[in-house]
Amino acid sequence: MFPVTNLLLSFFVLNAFLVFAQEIKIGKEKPNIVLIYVDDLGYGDIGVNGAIGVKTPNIDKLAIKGINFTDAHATAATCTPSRYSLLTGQYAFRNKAHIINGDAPLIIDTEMRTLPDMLKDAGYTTGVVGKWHLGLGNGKANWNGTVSPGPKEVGFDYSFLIPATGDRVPTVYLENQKVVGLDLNDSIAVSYTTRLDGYPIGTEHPELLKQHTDGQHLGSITNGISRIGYMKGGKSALWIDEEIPFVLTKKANSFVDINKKNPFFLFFSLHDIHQPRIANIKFVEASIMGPRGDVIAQMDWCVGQIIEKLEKLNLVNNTMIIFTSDNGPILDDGYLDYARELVGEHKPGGVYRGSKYSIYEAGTRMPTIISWPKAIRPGTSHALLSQVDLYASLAKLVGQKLKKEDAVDSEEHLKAWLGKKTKGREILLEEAYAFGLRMNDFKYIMPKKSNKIPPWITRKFVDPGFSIEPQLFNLKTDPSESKNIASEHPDMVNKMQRLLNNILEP
Ligand code: NG6
Ligand code: CA
Repeated sequence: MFPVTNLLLSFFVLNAFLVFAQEIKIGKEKPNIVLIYVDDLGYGDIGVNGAIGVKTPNIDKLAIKGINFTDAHATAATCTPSRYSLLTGQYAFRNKAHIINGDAPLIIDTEMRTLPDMLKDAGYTTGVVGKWHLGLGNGKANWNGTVSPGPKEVGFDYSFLIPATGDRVPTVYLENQKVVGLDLNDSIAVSYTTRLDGYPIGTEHPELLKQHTDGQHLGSITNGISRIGYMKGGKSALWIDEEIPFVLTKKANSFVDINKKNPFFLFFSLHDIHQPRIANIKFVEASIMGPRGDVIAQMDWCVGQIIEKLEKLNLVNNTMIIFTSDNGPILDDGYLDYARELVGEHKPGGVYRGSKYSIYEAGTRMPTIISWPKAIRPGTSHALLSQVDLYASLAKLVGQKLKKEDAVDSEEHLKAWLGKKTKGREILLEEAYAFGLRMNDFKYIMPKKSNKIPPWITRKFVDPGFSIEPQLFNLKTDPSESKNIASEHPDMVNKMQRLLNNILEP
């Protein structure tokens, strides 16, 4: 039932807006671009994709006015790799990108032409507000001066950052690569290896914690939350977790205000719904799923705020809003907020199997919406797309030529992103702690040398998809990857492994 009805529906819906879509001049358009990048939000976590237990009215409205993509992917099932690919147009494995700590150096080569560089060349002012998690500095970051290289050196005119994750030190904001509100008499030091004589730590002071956690997150305590890593100093600059959505939204809105007269690119990279999930009191019990649901509602509010700002400035019509997430959902990523116990009937990954860290579909299949009222008409698209393609696709839109060495893995699929074509990629790479490949109705997962699951994955109740045998699924008949049909289709297995090899060892 599911695929046939969906396909028919999409055919009519897409055709309906093919007829009415306004002509745009590809190569000459300069819409403002606001990329709202949510952290750890699953396919099923928004109302239009079937969320139960939390309402997302602002996102749903965006979807109704825009295109809701059902098969668009982050390149990876974790944060740093996905963000790396999004900004560079290159697969993360090429640079061995993996989750990094808060004191890691910048992982993007400053010589590379990045997505913001390309948009700058097209006349855009570029800004990033929110989670960075791509490293800062050269490995010996001086948190008491300008931390460089960072966003500026990879193409952002303006930055306001959470340096890594909410659960990693240093727990301070950086504006244009300087810690905000720092008292230089109380300088900041950070270490991920050595305990510093700074804030109390979770292992010794559980009584100070407002949310308990696993052993990985028992380092320095700031604002009643223990994190990964150790930190000293910077007391006047510490963020308050409950205020993060308000602080980020204000900065995002002021970037829009300041740049309203020129085309701008805003990478609005929300901290929600990553852990620690500490909702502001305004959103506590906004859902019936506890903190994880509450921060979904909080995140939806942030989305509403930026749209409201664009509306007030009369910019909505010519602003392309891209709403998506960096990796699949996770209920237990370490902090004890009872997300597993309170999830009820809600399916964070929709019908899809897996989660964050997993090679199954829910790891990378992201809630994805694009709205640009001037140019696109509402609908649903089932095109197979990857976030790595946004680079080449947007370059096409704004008329920027790419050199051979730019965005090497990025394919141009502008028409598919604009809903003017139903087909996207032929094949699509999925990265987690294994490799997967999509082609037609098939999903292939490359066997691993060992199917031993490390304890940190088991502790998180993750189904990572490790197997020493090849896995093949027909997503058309089996969207939840429940029946491995590899042994029935040896030719397909060989073909998909060959295609994967071509990507992995070109
Ligand atoms: C992992 C952390 C996890 C989370 C993740 C980053 C452990 C065992 N796990 O290393 O809690 O912080 O990094 O999430 O420490 S991500 O969305 O930024 O990829
Ligand atoms: Ca993430």
